[in-house]
Amino acid sequence: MDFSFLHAADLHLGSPFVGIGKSNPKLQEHLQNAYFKSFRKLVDLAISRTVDLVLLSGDIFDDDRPSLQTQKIFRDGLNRLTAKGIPVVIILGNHDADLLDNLYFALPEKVHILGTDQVDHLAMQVAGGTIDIFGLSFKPGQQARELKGIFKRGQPNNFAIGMLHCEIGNTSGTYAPVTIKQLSDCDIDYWALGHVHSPKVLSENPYIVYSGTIQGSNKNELGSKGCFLVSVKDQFVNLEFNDLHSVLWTNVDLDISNFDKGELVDSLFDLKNRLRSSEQGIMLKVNLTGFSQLNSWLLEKDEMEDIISELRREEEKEDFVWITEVGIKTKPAELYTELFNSKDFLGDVLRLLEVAKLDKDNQMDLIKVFEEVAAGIEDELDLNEIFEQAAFKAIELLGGGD
Ligand SMILES: [Mn+2]
Repeated sequence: MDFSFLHAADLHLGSPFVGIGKSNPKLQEHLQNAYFKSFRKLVDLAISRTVDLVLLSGDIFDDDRPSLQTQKIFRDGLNRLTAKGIPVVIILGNHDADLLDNLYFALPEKVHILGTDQVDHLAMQVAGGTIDIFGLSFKPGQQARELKGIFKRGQPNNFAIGMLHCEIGNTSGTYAPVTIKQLSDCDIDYWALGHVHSPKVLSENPYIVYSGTIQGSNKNELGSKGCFLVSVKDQFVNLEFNDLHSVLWTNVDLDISNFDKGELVDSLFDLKNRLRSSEQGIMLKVNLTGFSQLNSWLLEKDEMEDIISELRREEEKEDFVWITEVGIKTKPAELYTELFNSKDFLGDVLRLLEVAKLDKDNQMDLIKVFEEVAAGIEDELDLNEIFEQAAFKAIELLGGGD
């Protein structure tokens, strides 16, 4: 057998992004469009990689009653896929369980939504064999149930795919709870799951995979989001994760040891411009770290609000870097002096770090070590910054300043 398919889930098309719009309606528009853009990228990927099949494992829409605009964008994508002969198999999730009552359009041929009451089965011919797809849409209030009896494999030589929108582990949960054991006990080669928003390969024998969402929706959904492109050749299965997000949620630590107010402001603007990318908008949380003489000023004054509003100014283009929050995780500079002079182990560590800072021979050796460790990282090595972060980390780990 030689075929490939794309496994995606939790598209959440039409998500409103409430809360952000209050500060900037233009930004809210970018965020809402991010889901549509990511979906178009998914369709582009399926077509450019000529997959045999697209699987969408639930929560295609953010709610049961998607707007006409949202449905049109989805239908256009389906039409592009089916025009290229790529079938799409869909199960519904907890967000769009009652979708079928609210669709404006008939689904194109080759698009299948699997039912809720019993496991639906589709067979598909591919090069050198047949794929069996078994799936079940999410049903509100569905309790834990036995899967082995209802997911029944047919021909042993076919490749068997199971589709479920479910939560794993929490057996008393209300989102169609299942266990890894239950899934493994079914004779299925690849479980294409939906519900969890970060990509996870929970098992490789059989494959039990959450593709995650295609677009993060808040500060808890950090990092790349996308889908798995799964290639099967003979019995060998290969998973390739592809980014699809159009807006990236990310956190960055910024060490402001020894910075004055001007340097703090400059470094925040520099950071923004360093991260800016024409590929994606960025929702950025900055955590200020290090020993800072600004510590009490940062904690007590509300100038940070003023700085944030300036950082947000003119961030309305598609390559925006929007500061969501600035976290103050600095420690007072005086604390460092106090701990440095203490007679305990932590004091020894801090004093050794200071000695190492001054020892030029030692630094050459250290640079060699760091260069090996940091191979592939493009940022230039700044030894002083590394020493400062090491001291900060040592104090955190050894319990100083609590
Ligand atoms: Mn979801």
